[in-house]
Amino acid sequence: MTSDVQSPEQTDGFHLVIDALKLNGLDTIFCVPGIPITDFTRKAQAEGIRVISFRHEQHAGNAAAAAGFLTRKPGICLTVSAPGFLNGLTALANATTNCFPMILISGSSEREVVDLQQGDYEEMDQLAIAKPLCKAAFRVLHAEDIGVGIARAIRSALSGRPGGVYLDLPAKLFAQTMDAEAGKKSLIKVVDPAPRQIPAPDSVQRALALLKGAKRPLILLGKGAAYAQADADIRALVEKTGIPYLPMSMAKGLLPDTHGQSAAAARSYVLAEADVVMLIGARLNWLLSHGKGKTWGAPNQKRFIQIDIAPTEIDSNVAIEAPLIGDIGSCVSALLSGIGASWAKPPVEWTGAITERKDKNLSKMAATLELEPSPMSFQSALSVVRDVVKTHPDAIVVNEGANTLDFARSIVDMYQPRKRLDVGTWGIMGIGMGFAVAAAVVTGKPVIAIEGDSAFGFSGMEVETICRYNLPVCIVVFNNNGIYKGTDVNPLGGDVAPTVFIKNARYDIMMQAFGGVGVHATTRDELMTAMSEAISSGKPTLINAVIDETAGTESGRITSLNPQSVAKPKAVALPA
Ligand code: ADP
Ligand code: TPW
Ligand code: MG
Repeated sequence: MTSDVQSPEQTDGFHLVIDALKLNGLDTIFCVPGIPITDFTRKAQAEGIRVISFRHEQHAGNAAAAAGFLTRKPGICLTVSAPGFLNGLTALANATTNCFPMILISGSSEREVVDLQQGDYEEMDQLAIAKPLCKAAFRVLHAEDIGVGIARAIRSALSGRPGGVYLDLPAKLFAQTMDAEAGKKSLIKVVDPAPRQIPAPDSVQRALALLKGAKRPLILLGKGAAYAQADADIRALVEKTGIPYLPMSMAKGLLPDTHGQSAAAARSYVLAEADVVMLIGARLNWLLSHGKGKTWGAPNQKRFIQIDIAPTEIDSNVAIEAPLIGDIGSCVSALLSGIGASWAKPPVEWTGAITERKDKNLSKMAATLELEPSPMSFQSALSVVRDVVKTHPDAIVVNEGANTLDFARSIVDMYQPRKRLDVGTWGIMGIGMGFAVAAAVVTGKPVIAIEGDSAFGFSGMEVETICRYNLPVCIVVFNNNGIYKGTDVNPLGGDVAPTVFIKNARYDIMMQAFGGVGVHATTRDELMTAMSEAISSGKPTLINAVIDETAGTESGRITSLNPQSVAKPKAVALPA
């Protein structure tokens, strides 16, 4: 067996993998080339697959995950063995945690040598390491099994609760040859990889009965609801029932944030006061205080309906009185048919009280957004972003950081489904540029990345990737000289404090190094002009937005999660 396809009737591993991906409509690969997959990336490109080559595998992996969320097709990340594989693994684990479908394909070393631990080039038992961090992991050893391997990877990523899948392809596989006709026949076009899962009729009745009896109902939309692409039915359910709703961060825009029934501006009030809460594609994890405690008001009063595709999610934190197991599209449409034409809207005492609080909070926020402090505050800079997104509602917003994340989430309204990508379930830094590249590549729409200066640093080198592919990405670095703020001091002198960066760094100049547009913005007007130009030109742009270094708080809004030492700080002798 050789890597050259000698006769027209022969095919090989390279081509079978490419053909299997194409057969299944997987037309984009996010990768970093190297042994044993360099030639594969060339051949894939030559066969018409879009190959986006990154500077680090973690960002290629994050791009694959975001592509999976946006398209409901598994995003494909391709890496080299051991170190490249490990670099991609963080993204695979994160995708699984977020329920995003992706497939990490890694080349690997020779099985015989790896299994005897004889010290191969980049030796590592990758399959065993990947297994606990993803939904499923497979290895293909024979060219004739490539079709099955890819089909199993696609089904595992997409069916049920979506997630990450690992596919191990040893170097030798790529060069294996086989009869072209037999090879073609061995490939599988996956039929209905995410089959509808219709909820049991009695579970629908149970949910409707509970909802009907509610005096203070609330709908909570999560990123599962955004992923499900059941936008029209979800909106119809909310509007026909008249129930106030709260979007989790990536469900923002499923209905426009300006919708009259959005209770986002009265979040703490509705979480504490609601009597029946219907979760649609949202888990009761830490982001929702596990469904209990002060956030949720009086103890043991709350009654829950939960729509989810994963039956084992139910009762994971508190008792769920009415579980509705199925895909969100089917569940919501079953509820809609059950609701009929004569559904009584929630009592005005409830909706009126929400409106009152909303109005109060929104006018308080409007007053803050109008202020024009110098240097800019998070709020004043974000008021510009808010206005830009309002005039470009089809732009995709990527968002990471601590204060930069928390303020942006509440200030920047979203108007369309799946236009917001952020740090997700783990609150992970480093998704920024990978998500931005994927959003631009798979949608062709403008991308606005709102990045804390620390958050940006995790994937900052990918600005070269953004420039290389000339993607319509406008990065705004909220530069407050550090993590949370730029004002910490080391009591001993010497090294700077661990949260503090170089003062007044010019991230915009970094962008210029690769031919992108770099702008230094110290006022709202400068920021507005730069963002508007970036969006109308479509040129890769980085705006260094100077933010007051004293403005942030530790960990943004999750300060309380930091453990506190009971010991008093030791009195230290400061150096003379
Ligand atoms: P958020 O962080 O926005 O609260 P989570 O990631 O916690 O959202 O929850 C998403 C939930 O959506 C997961 O429990 C997942 O099983 C579920 N889910 C994802 N896709 C679907 C679907 N098509 N149908 C039903 N449930 C889904
Ligand atoms: C992979 C811990 C949470 S938020 C953050 C870090 C390092 C950066 C906050 O600073 P930034 O934002 O981005 O400048 P701002 O506006 O508050 O100044 N490593 C990973 N994930 C996380 N969450 C961390 C570290 C962290
Ligand atoms: Mg910062």
